[in-house]
Parts: sequence; C-alpha cells; structure tokens
Amino acid sequence: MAVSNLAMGSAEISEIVAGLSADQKQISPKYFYDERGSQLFDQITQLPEYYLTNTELGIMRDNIDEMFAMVGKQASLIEFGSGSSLKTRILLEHVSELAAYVPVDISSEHLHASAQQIREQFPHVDVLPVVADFTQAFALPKPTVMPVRNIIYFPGSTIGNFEHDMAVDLLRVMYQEAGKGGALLIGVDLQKDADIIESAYNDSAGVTAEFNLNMLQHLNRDYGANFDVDEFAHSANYDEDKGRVVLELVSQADQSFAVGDTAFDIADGEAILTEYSHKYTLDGFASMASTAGLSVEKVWMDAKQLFSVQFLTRL
Ligand code: SAH
Ligand code: AVI
Repeated sequence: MAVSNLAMGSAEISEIVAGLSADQKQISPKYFYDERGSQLFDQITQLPEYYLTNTELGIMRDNIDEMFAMVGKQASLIEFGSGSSLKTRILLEHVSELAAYVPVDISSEHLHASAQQIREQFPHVDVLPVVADFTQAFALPKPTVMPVRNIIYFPGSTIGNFEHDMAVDLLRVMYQEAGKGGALLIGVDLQKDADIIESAYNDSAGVTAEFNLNMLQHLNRDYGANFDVDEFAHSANYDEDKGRVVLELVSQADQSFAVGDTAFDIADGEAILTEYSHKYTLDGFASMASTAGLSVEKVWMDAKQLFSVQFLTRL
C-alpha cells in the first residue's frame, strides 16, 4: 500500500476505530465527504425528493433584502461546511461591500474548486478558503480589508447532523468566532410529515444510498480499511419521537473487516450508524440556541413551513 496516497492521519484512524469499537458501531458523518462524497451530495441537492436545498434557496431569494440589511456592509462572511457555496452565491450577488468570504470545509479538493469558481464569478470579493474540521479550533485568515463584523453562515441544516450537546458546543464555537458584534445566519430544517422526510433520505434514484455507501469506499481509499462495500446496504428511517433521521449501513452477512491493524466482526443485520439528521421545532431550536448563549432575532420560512433560515445574535 502506498502510504503517501493515504490521508492516514493517526487521529482520524483512532477516531474511526473508537467509533467502530462502541456497542453501537458508528462512523462520524464528516467521513462522507471525500471528493466523490461532495459530488454525490451535490447530486442529492438536485433530487426532487430532497426538499431542503430548493426550499432554502427559495427562502433566501424571497428575503434577501431583509437578510442583506441584517448582515450590513463590510462584513466578513464565514461559511461553515461550504460545499459548493450554492446558497452563498445569492448572498454574494446582493450583499455589496463585503470585507471577505471565508468558506470552511473538510473536503479540500472540492473546497478549492468551489472557491476558484466564486473568485471568477465575484472578482471583487476577497475569497479566503480554509480546509479544516470545524468541530476543532482553527485559525481564521486575515482579510485585506478590516471587517466591521463577522457573520457566520451555516446553511443546509448541517447543524442537524450533530446531537444536542455537540450542536450546542458548535454554536458556542461559532459565536466565539463571530466575535463582538457578530451574528449567525443558519439554515434549520423543521419537523413535518414523516413521509416527506423519509422520501428525502430514500430517493428513488438511489443517490443517497450511494452517498452513504461511499463512506466505506472513502475509508478503504484513504484510511487503510478493507470493507466489502457490496455486503452493506443503505438504510434511512425517521424517528418521530426523537425528531431525527437515522442513516445506517446494514451488514448483509456475518463478516469481518479491518481499519488499519484493527479487525472487527459484524453480524448479519447489524448496523453501522453513519448520520443523524435532526429536524427541529422553532421552540426546540430557540431553546438549544439559548443554551449556547444565542438569541433568535429573526426567522424566515417558506409558505409550507418546511424549512427555516434564522438570524442569531448573542443573548
Ligand atoms: N452548505 C452546503 C453544503 C452542506 S453539506 C449546503 O447547504 O448545501 C455539508 C458540508 O459540510 C460538506 O461540504 C462537508 O464537506 C462539510 N462538513 C461536514 N462535516 C464537516 C466538518 N466536521 N468540518 C468541516 N466541514 C464539514
Ligand atoms: C449535510 N446534511 C445537512 C445533509 C442532511 O440532510 O442531513 C446530509 C445528507 N445525508 C443524507 N442526505 C443528505
């Protein structure tokens, strides 16, 4: 095996091994996103069943003037989990005199390609991409123009991929990064009819299944694992009581696999948890935000109240 081809961070391997050693085997959803995973996520956003992206884009377009007024001039826009920066383009088209745009993402090739496209489309914007795991401390680049305030932009309801305590910690990190006078603009998916939610994660074209299974391919390619990917199946169910989708990879046989030097057995029908996607009530999200020291200043929603975009400031 050519070690130089592997993104063999020992911290990452320890984290993966620890997750697979737990009673409920699990792998963090951040391992969805290698280059292929980011491409598959982009395909998910185009699916008719995946209401989240189109609904959020509609909310942005319908309320952009009000959002612009709240963001203000000479802000630095720092986006957590920027992906293809699709929604950001609406902000960049309307928010004049931005000090900088700082897209932060773990998926490095995809981030750099998207940042380059943004530079070409918006040559007047200072685009400063940062490859980082946003759950760990990371340094923010210094824009050429001194920003008046930092706006943390966190669209897509990526906050929903974190359990309550982790989500609170992440919101705290964000408001610390935002600093004095800063604010958060965040996309938050809402609780609704279970059928609508389950279809979004079990699309008829099978893209979400491929996205889920690609996590094992990513671990095989970059972290010295040897999963037999054909022996796992995608599963996504909405737990209405907990208000969250549970994404799993279910073993189709009694089998063994290894990650680096550590071997694991998995039984036929046993699942590896790969993602939660929490859906919120407005009150539930406001209460979580207030635990993190944040207050909801404004909520924008679509007419069917499927999704929300919220503006948060320090309590
Ligand atoms: N903001 C985009 C993309 C959402 S997909 C949208 O709304 O459509 C989630 C994005 O977060 C992916 O691009 C993924 O690479 C990134 N991501 C997930 N976990 C991350 C982590 N821990 N640190 C940094 N980026 C992360
Ligand atoms: C990035 N995140 C908000 C997506 C979601 O809907 O939870 C990831 C995803 N998982 C399956 N489909 C999309």
